[in-house]
Amino acid sequence: MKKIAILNGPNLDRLGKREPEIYGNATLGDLEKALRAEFAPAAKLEFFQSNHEGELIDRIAKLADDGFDGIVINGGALTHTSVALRDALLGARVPAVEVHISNIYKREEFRHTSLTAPACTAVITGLGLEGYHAAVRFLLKA
Ligand code: CA2
Repeated sequence: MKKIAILNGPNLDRLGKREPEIYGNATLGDLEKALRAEFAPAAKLEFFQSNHEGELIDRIAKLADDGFDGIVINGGALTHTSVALRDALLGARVPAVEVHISNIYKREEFRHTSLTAPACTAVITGLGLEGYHAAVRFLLKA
């Protein structure tokens, strides 16, 4: 059975609680339920959210040894700033798909640059939470 890690970065624990006009009304818990409903028991999904860059990096570093086959990552604002997160993904030895709920190219210019995207197989931006489903679907076929 394939194992996929769903990683969410800073402030994504606030999903559904603020800025619904940008990120919608669903919470991270709702996302987890929806993904499990679509993919379990065919795939093993692990969910990890942290507001701390180092915690995300530590988790990424262990994924290959823990037998994971794919990473879905929404790095939040770290996407635009973190060379360290990019380096972690480059060294992960597990394919990653970067997901953004909003279309980062329709937003402020500082969001148009992703430092982490070049370390990923693909990027999905602007599909809302459907982007996570598409990313898992892709990784399960890869
Ligand atoms: O569109 C995305 O998924 C983002 O990765 C979300 C990040 C943002 O910094 C990126 O530019 C694009 C922000 C995550 C904060 O999420 C919140 C959700 C609900 C309420 C408040 C923050």
